Amino acid sequence: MSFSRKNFRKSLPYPKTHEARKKAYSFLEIAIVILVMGILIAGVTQGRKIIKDSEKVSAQILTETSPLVETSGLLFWIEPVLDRSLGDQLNNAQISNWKDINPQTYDHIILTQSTPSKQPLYIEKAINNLPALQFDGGNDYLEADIEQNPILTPSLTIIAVAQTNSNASAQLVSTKDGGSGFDFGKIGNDKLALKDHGGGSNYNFDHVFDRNPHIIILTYVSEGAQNRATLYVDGKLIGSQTQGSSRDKSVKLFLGDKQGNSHSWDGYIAEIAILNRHLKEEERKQIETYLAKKYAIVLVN
Ligand SMILES: [Ca+2]
Repeated sequence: MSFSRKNFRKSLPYPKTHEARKKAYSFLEIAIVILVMGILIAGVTQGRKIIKDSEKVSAQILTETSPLVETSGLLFWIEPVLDRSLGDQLNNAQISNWKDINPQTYDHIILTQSTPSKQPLYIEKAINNLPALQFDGGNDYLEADIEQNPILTPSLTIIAVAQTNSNASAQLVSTKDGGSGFDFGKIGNDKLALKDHGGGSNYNFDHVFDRNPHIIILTYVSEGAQNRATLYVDGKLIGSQTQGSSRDKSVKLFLGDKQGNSHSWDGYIAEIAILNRHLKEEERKQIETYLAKKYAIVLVN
């Protein structure tokens, strides 16, 4: 075959018949549609990831600039969004350790649980699309030795963001040293309560803890011959009680349980901080504002 323009055109893989051309076009159209859909899906996924990341980043910024960073007397602080606290976890992952992020010390407390059936779960979108640990209301808890930084009662403030799924008796946080220590959590009928084992005192507050997330602040201080426990929920003063004084030292810390004895919290724990002193009103309000913003909880006052 001699080389001519006509022969060259004939040699191109151009569909010769109308039917064949139609087929070729429809393949081309399908390929374009697939390509465009691919770009769109990737774009949406990417967009969702960007939104998700920006929610986490803004929560991280709130945390790093929180008033807790500079509040003196901070003994312990755990929260769910910083890379150095829980890291990148998959939804429903079992959690064996949760690291304290207290910026006022190099000696960080690490809460641990080595028994898989007792490990709380990481829930990616628990409170305000932010992660929290879910305790099973059975045997889940985390614990740490705090001999280096023991917790003393009654010079104490406990700050918590938590949500519960039941009205069962369950503890948010507790401490222990021999027969002493304290429990802070719910007693039956959803009432929040502090029990000081050393002094044998029970402080039961007349407040119903419903199924929404809440900001809980409890201060426990010495007033001469008596100790006073005061509770605030979402910025509102719930009550204040005094009982006979005692001063206890605790060298073990438990999260989500009563001294490791199966009184597990039933629901989410997002953030806990413990300070070795009473907070001034202004300090308390600043911390409540930070937590309210981070977890989208409406303050009452
Ligand atoms: Ca369990």
